[in-house]
Amino acid sequence: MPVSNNEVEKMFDEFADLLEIKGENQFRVRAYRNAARTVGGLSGDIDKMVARGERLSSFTGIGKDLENKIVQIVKAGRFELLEDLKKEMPEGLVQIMRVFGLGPRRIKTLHEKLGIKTPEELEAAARNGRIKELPGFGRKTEQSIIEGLGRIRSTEGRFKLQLADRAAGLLLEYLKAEKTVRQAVIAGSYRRCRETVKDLDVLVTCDKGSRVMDHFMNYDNVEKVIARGDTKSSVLLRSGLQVDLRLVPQESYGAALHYFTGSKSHNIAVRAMAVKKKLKINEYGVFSEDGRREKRLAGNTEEEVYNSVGLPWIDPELREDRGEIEAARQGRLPRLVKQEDIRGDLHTHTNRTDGKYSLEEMAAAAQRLGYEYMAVTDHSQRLTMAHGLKPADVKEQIRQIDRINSQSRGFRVLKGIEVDILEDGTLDLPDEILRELDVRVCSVHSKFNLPGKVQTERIIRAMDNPNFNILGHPTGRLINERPGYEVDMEKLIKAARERKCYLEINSYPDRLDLNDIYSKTARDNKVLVAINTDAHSLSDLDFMRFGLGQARRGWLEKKDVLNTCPLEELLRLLDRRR
Ligand code: DGT
Ligand code: CA
Ligand code: CA
Ligand code: ZN
Repeated sequence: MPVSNNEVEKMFDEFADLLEIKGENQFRVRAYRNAARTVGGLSGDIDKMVARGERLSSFTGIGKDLENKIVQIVKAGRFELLEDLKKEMPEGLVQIMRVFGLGPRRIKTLHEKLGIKTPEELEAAARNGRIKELPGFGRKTEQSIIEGLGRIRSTEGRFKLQLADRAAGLLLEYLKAEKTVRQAVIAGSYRRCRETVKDLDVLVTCDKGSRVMDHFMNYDNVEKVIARGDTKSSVLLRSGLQVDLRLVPQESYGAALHYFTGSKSHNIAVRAMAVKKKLKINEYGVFSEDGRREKRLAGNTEEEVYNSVGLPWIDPELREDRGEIEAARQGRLPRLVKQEDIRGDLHTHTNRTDGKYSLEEMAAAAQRLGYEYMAVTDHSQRLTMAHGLKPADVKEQIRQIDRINSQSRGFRVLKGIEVDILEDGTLDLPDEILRELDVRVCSVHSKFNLPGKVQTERIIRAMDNPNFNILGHPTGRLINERPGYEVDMEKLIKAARERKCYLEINSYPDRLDLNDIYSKTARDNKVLVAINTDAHSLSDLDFMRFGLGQARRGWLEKKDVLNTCPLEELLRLLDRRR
């Protein structure tokens, strides 16, 4: 049973949380948190690194002691200290701490004074007004607990794309290894590129007499079988993700793919069109409904299904019943932006700040992806934790980039920065330094709690600076972890338009910020969007496809995306002084 980086990361994080509630010393807590982050960010598989005997203590945050712990975890498949500590403490407490951001001392109080051990008990106490009475709590805290509970409900049990994508890739590879399998594809929200998925819906077609269900049950990532049937089975993977697999007849493949891709509301709208034409559409095909005898008209391909109601095929990312059916009917579906349209990445980090690789290594990796340019945008000085760059450091990096560019052809490293937007709306580096650069990604990394109006004004003031190019991760949300700060996005988009600024779709699977809806708002207002990875390691450059997913869900075409432009045009668009 191999242990993934992600699992080790989770074990260390959970251990740190428990230590903190228990009141252990902060130094030890932080050591585990740091190690969790390091392991989570490794580009190689931890189990393979251990097997090869690589020296893990050479990575930041991993000392000899933690290295030994990792080796034990990989060998045993579990973290014994964590299991012991869990037996000692109620697990609902950890969940409460994660969701509500309550410190360990207050969690202890809740536990000791009110006997609270689970989120449900917490909710009951908050609704009965018993929390505001406790020392160190107040009416405001009580209210934010109730709001926080609403938040877990909506995110509960949804998985981020990085996990879903890895699980999907491995599973499809495994299924296709069975020779009798003809097609294996993932439908559902995963195919529509939603920002999170509840489960994976797999469709399989196969030869007669295939034992594909047995093959599926024998998959070594299966933790437990939920249901098993001849044509439909469900399992829970070790990651906690559920997989529903359906075996469909070849002639129904298109109809089933359409049905199980959803969304439900899109399907309902398509079926309503069918009813008007006296047709019936279900997961088996398209049938004529007049008279007593049903006749099968179509179902091999999705295109046939759409054509039967007079529509062209619609990209899965658009299938949310947000106007795509009307657009299809009128022949004005967008031609969605694709990976091949992307000419470069405009937000990347190197090991000069908090990235893991050198500028040369990052640039070479971007070039291997077929890009024409890549902007290096390390952090600015205020982010001391990330070793943010001071003016002199920026100058040095500029010289380094000039050296690299003078030696390379057909690829350009752009001089950039991810500069902090300070509380008063000024930028975290002097204008004369910023002016030397090709591209400035400007981001909020502090004071997330300002009232919406103030936060919006702060960002617009920053946009007033002609050095402002791209608003980085515009809402600051972290999926399943924290909501974005309060901003008036429409106002920001309009301000960007007036000032020739752009907004980012940050492709990091924890961010996906702008999301699909705001991306559409930007497009509707003719503000270009930059789809960036915010890569901190070589493999992060592949996150582009997650950002593309949001862009496509937001109806973006090639012309709506800044980094589809050829270099010369891009540089022109980034120079506001012209
Ligand atoms: P998720 O799993 O919450 O991320 O989102 P979906 O869209 O993958 O939802 P899921 O897994 O419950 O169902 C997969 C697809 O199956 C869904 O997009 C449309 C189809 N479907 C499921 N239930 C129904 C239903 O009651 N009626 C119709 N028309 N379609 C359904
Ligand atoms: Ca699903
Ligand atoms: Ca499902
Ligand atoms: Zn940032």
